This record gives sequence, structure tokens and C-alpha cells, in this order.
Amino acid sequence: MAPETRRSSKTSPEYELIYWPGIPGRGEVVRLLFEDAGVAYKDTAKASRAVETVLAHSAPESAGDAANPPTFAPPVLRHGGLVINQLPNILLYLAPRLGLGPASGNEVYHLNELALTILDGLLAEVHETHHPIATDQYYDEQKAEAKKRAKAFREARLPKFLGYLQRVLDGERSGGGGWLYGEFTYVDLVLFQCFDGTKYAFPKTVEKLKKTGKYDGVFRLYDAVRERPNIKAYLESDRRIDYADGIWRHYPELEEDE
Ligand SMILES: N[C@@H](CCC(=O)N[C@@H](CS)C(=O)NCC(=O)O)C(=O)O
Repeated sequence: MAPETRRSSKTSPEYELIYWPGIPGRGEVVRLLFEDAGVAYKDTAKASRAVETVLAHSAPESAGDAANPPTFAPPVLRHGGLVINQLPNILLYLAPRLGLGPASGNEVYHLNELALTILDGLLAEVHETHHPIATDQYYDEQKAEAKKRAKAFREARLPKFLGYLQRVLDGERSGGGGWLYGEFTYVDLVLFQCFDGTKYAFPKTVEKLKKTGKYDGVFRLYDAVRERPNIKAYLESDRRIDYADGIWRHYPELEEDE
């Protein structure tokens, strides 16, 4: 699974990622694929007029074009004449092109299943802990519900998702090599980013779960991704964006019981 292009071999990147500036968010998962593969990409979050670019792809007036329906929300990927959104869809498109997953066969659907589950549990449900009622209202307007939702996430949902991921790692298909699906694939990057964000949001909870020893494979995978040379270099670079008021937020009170 060799990637199509290496970073150094391109002057003008063929791929363009359109995402909000200032937060890692869903865009970060896409970035990690490019970074691990060493494939150049234009990142509009780091360019001027970043917000305008996002709005051009998500505002109610945005109409798409003759080849592409309007996109609903970022992240958006542009590749040649193709414009697509929905993170798992972008991952499906990129994985075979970047050497991070197969192009066809049953494996495509297994990998997508794993990616969707990780995105449900460690991205969407984390977001719902601080925005359980309305995404377009402030956290302060839904604090009481957030507290209840966060408690349920910490006590039931997070252990359930980590337990599932550990079962995947323990399963025969994983192959015992430490990656979710035999050889290293994009779903290992999805898990790394979503678990990193979850650790940021719920540090005490994750530390407590680590101590149980029930999810050691998940923690080992996380550490192993961190040590991949291109990922390590990226994480140490100023291209990596700090967590802020995005999907993965840290509100200490959401880790406290009454
Ligand atoms: N299911 C979509 C969700 C996209 C989404 O919620 N994007 C956020 C940023 S991470 C956004 O700006 N949403 C605007 C909206 O939903 O109105 C995906 O996976 O890409």
C-alpha cells in the first residue's frame, strides 16, 4: 500500500482540506492521514480567509457546482474536480490513495465499520457531553444536562467503547500485532486522534480506566501511533493545532460527581 506522492515530490499539493481554523476537530483526522503518508496537502485552516472558505462550502447559500452537490459542513476535501464532505466518506476516499487501506473487498467495509464506531464513541459522543441539547447554543446554556451526559459517558459509554476496541485488538482478525486490523491502516490513526482528544477532555477518567488494565492494547496502540516517525514529527511541529473550544474540550466540572 504505497502512497501516491511523497511530500517532497510535489510543489503544488493536489489535495485540499477545508476546515475551521483554530481547532483540531474532525479536520485533524484527515490531516493525520496526509501526515502519516507524507503526502502534501493544502490546509485552508492555515491559509488566509479560512473562515470564508469554510462558509463558502457550508453556508445556506452555497450551491455546489455542475459536478458536485453542495457540501453541508466541514471537513471538505477537494481533489481535482471532486468536492466531498462527511469525514468517514473522506477517509474512505483517501485511504487507498494514501496507502492506508485497501481499494476494494470486504476489508473496506470492516475498516469503515471500525472508523464509524470510533467516530461515534470518541468523537460524536464526546461532543455531546458538553453539547447534549443544542449544537448552536453555548455550553453555559446546557451545563446541567452536560453534567448528566458526561457522567453517563464516563461511567458507561467510554468503558463500553474502549472495551469493544480492546476486543477488536484481541480478536483473531487483528492478528496480535497491535493494530486494529492486521497491518497498520487509517483506522489506527482515527483511533489515535479520537482517543487523544478524549484524553484531553477527560484526563482523570482516562487515567482511571488505564489503571484497570482492561484496555492495555488500546493504550499501546495510542503510544505506537505517537512514535511513527511522520506522526511524531508532525505532533512536535507547529502544524499541530492545540485543543480549544471545539469537539474535544476540557471542562473540569464534567469529570466531577455531585
Ligand atoms: N457527520 C459530519 C459532521 C460534520 C460536522 O458536524 N462538522 C462540524 C465541524 S467538526 C460543523 O462545522 N458543523 C456545522 C453544522 O453541523 O451546522 C462529518 O462526519 O463530517
